[in-house]
Amino acid sequence: MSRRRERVFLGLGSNVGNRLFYLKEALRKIAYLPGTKITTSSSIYETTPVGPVNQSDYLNLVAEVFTSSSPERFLKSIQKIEEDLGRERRVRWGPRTIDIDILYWGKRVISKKTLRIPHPEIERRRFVLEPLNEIASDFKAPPEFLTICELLENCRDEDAVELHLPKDQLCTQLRREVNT
Ligand code: A4P
Ligand code: MG
Repeated sequence: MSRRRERVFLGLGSNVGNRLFYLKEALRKIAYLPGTKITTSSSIYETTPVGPVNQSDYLNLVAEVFTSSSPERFLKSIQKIEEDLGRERRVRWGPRTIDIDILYWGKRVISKKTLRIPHPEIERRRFVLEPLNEIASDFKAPPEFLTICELLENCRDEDAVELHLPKDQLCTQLRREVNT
């Protein structure tokens, strides 16, 4: 019996090397995971790095995906994609070619040592909420079920989030991988 596909939001970020290339390659690889379909992506934004480490600006985006995978299996798949794209884990919150975070998995709340959903810190990060609001402003986010639009209104993060590549241009460049 095939599992029902669930609605998942992924946050992608890159701040090393050819950032745009890494984001697009990551989306391509996610689109080819078994039982997985990317239904839309936000625009790409250039964002001020958040965290203790002195590092370069990021490019960030959020993608909406439907998948019949389980959260644990999907985490393994995206970690493999991070490795294939040259990600080295040296410093927590440090520079990276590509970071793929599971932001939400439908309405589920998971708090295991290796997997926390919703991803911690979303509500404090404008670089996540702005792109999320662009594609899913009405999504009622667990655990409190405020909408993304409300979370963004409440967010006090003032770090810069600037448009880098509009959504329609990105989706045209990824025509085969993003099926709206
Ligand atoms: N893990 C737990 N829950 C999840 C989840 N929902 N999705 C575990 C993905 N992974 C999850 O992650 C460490 C461990 O988190 C994994 O082994 C997995 O089991 P990591 O990717 O190895 O390390 P990390 O990314 O450095 O740590 P962390 O805590 O995930 O950092 P964040 O929250 O991803 O922050 N500033 C800007 N402007 N833009 C950014 O994209 N990103 C970060 C990283 C910091 N500052 C940034 C940005
Ligand atoms: Mg991460």
